[in-house]
Amino acid sequence: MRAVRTSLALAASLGATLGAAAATSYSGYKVFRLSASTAGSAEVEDIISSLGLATWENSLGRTGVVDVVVAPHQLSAFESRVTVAESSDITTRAPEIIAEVMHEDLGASIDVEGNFAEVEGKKPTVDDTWFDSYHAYDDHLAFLDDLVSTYDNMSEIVTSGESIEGRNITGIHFWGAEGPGKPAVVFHSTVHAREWITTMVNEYMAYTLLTEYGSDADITGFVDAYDFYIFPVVNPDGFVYTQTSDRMWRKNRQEASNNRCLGRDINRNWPYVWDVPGGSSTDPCSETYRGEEEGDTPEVQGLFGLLDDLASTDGLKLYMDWHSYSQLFMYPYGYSCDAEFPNSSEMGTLSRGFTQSLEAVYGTQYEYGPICNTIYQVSGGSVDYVGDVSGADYSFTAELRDTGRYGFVLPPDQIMPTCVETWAGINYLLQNIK
Ligand code: 0X9
Ligand code: ZN
Repeated sequence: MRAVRTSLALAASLGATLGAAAATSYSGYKVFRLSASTAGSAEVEDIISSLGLATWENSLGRTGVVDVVVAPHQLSAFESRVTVAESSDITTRAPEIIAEVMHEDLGASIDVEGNFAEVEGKKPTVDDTWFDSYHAYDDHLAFLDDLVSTYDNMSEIVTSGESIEGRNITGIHFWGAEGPGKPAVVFHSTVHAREWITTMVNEYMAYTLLTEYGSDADITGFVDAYDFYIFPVVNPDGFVYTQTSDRMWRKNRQEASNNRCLGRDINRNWPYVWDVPGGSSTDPCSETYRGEEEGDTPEVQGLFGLLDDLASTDGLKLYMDWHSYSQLFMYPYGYSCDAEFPNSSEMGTLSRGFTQSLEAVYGTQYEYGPICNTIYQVSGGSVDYVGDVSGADYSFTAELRDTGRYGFVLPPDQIMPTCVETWAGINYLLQNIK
């Protein structure tokens, strides 16, 4: 896995050189899930690097599976080196490498999600229909504003700082009967710009906790016990870029000195175990570029400022950084597969409970465990920082739906079910943390 991550460099440079002027069209692009036997792994790495393919979830090292985006002009070269799953012809050169089609036409799948180059111009309503579709960035801000005006005696808009392009990192803070000042629960999402389902799920958490406060006894208890801080989009520049220019953008939009490639991975930039080799990239063109110095993204600076402040004042009970996709629930550490987090056995028990509660709703299965052993090594990641440096009582991260049928381009009809099942997991967690 570690070696293969470097091949993301090519994909990133492709995206970065396109510039902001013309939107990237994915018409005719296909997305495949490649599965390789151990013997076929090197061949898969070679296919990715020689064709310069963009990769989505890359679990080659752990599971032998990687999802790749193939442009129309690369299709014949690609298909000559793999066995496409539906094909009855198994006489291709590398029969041990199976390519299953995830998106027959990525451009068409993106059209199903909706087109957000312009603001919808319709006022968001604080009701369930919000979760029937994805939304433009400004409408997400309006949704939070609407929540606050509906619940103005128990909530406020907060910001953790500004992005590199000067947008506020906007969140909602709310509290219960005794007013603000209780230990904090902090959720944030859309660290990676293309992980749109996470925005919706975090908004659903805020929506559910506020609309059911006073009628659902459990929820009333949660909101009375904790101050909630929910930041649905902590990478607003990247998110806007996915809606105007390139749906598949991941990083922030920060320039590197003397380099044509743009963007730092916000989840490789946290100022703790940042320079541990293997868990990030030093190449500005890589999708996992860690930055020039630890903590040199304004997005991360604002977040750890807020988290450290909360931890040293009212207390930081629970922190969660929400991602997609792969259906995983995880806790520290990311930087090492050998180091063990102090209360990892309780974290494991809570993770099992989360996944069982989630599965009980629609049967969606999650795996769980420490980050490094469950997905891959991550240096400079958020949850290691917040667990060890801020000192949150509980620090988790999740990868939401799906496992790869649609990946980042999850159809709108899965938004509500994803929200509802994830809520069941969070409900369990809030009941069971101490
Ligand atoms: O690579 C990542 O940053 C995360 N996976 S993703 O495909 N969404 O990019 C996993 C990182 C583990 N989570 C944290 N350290 N928060
Ligand atoms: Zn992510």
